[in-house]
Amino acid sequence: MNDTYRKALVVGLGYRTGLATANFLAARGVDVAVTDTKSADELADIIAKLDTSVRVIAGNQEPSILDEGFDVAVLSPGVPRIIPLVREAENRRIPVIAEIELAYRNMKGYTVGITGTDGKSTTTSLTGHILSSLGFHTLVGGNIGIPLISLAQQTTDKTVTVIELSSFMLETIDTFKPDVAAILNVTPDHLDRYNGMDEYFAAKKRIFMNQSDDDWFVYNMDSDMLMAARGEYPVNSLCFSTGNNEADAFIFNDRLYFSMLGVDLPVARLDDIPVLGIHNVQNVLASVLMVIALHKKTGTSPDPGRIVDAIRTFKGLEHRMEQAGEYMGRTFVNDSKATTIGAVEMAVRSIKDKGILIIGGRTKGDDYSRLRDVVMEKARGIVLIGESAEMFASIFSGMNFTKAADMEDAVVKAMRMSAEGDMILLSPACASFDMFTSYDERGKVFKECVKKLAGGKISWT
Ligand code: UMA
Repeated sequence: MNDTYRKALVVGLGYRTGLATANFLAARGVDVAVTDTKSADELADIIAKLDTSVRVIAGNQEPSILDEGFDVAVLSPGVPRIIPLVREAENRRIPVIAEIELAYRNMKGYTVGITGTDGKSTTTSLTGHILSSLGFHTLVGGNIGIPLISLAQQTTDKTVTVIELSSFMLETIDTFKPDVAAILNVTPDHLDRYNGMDEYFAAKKRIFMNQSDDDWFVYNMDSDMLMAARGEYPVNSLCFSTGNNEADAFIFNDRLYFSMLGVDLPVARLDDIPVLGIHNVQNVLASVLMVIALHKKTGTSPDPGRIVDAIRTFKGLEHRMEQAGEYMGRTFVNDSKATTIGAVEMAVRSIKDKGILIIGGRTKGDDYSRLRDVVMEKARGIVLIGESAEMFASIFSGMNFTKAADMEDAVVKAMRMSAEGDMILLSPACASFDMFTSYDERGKVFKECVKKLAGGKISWT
């Protein structure tokens, strides 16, 4: 291990991160304790997977825990910096670091870090897919669901680790310095954890704070917020745009271009992109730029043909603009992961002509009226699900909407409101917990209903 900690406190056991962190440290002979606000009963399954030397302080996160004398506190991403225990650790000058930071200090090879409000997982996964198709030894982890610390041991000097980073993770990085970093977009999210958009954006911008002159930073030229901060970016910055051909990667005449040494090289047609939606086009542009930047960093030459081949074979991720089936000329699209306004806006814009939007669930306190104009432009009809139905009914007043009792009812009503050629899009803008256990379950139930409809097991007429 690159750090010589004697006694470490892991804050937040979580389902994966705290567990992986505690076991990583324990395996290296560190005396480890882990604290979580949940009770030992609630955490029983996870505690059973801990190294037996790890002490668990469950249901207690009092600052007095620190009296034991720790020389580092490692935070899981879901633990805010402002809790009294962490504040007290800072007062006592105990280093407080993110699990990402600990992992980074123990990794070899190159790192690509990706953040943004929407599209992080798809872009991380696509970038990993392209790099491994090009022959790089590639690992993918972070917010996508695989704690980075669990990958650290697999890295070699040649490994490229592609890391999805949330703003939570970036809050407590210290020396983390990705060779290539990207901010895909910044729209309102997690405003229950941040005092406004500036604070949220500031956390995201930490992704490039340690980058030096031979590192690369990629950003989205179509985002006003990202453009306004241009003066702060590292010297080697590359930008992408779906409309502006001044960008380093852009779309023109249905072709994806990237600009290298002043020459615009056609690398792909829009038809080559197997994943749906404008935001996925942006994700592809970002991925291609990151792949090129990594080639520059490693002193190798990119092969545009092989990059296009890799894009073509990318399957996309479940619940992100995922094609859920076709029936009577309608295309059903499962975008259950879309729990932010920005994600829904982009999804709705991706409807070619007209379509039906299925929206709703548990709200996160955002200003959903921002969706009115784009929905009015694209939606032939709107089906409202979940406890937000009344709120959306008033936002979409005067438009063609109906309420549905459950997902099956929503699919049936969407079918009735639709016309041949329509996209029927589940893009809920809300959390799922009022009707389902997770966005994963919500998306799966939607796909199941579409399957039943197409198989004649649900009647819609
Ligand atoms: N806890 C405390 N004290 C607190 C707050 C929380 O003890 O004050 C405890 C909780 O009881 C819980 C643990 O800390 O047991 C938090 O766990 P965690 O959620 O940090 O850990 P994981 O379950 O391993 O999940 C985390 C990420 N979770 C969050 O950022 C909230 C996962 O992102 C990530 O996939 C995983 O690490 C692997 O890196 C999820 C997420 O929702 C998908 N991310 C947000 C998003 O994408 O919008 C940022």
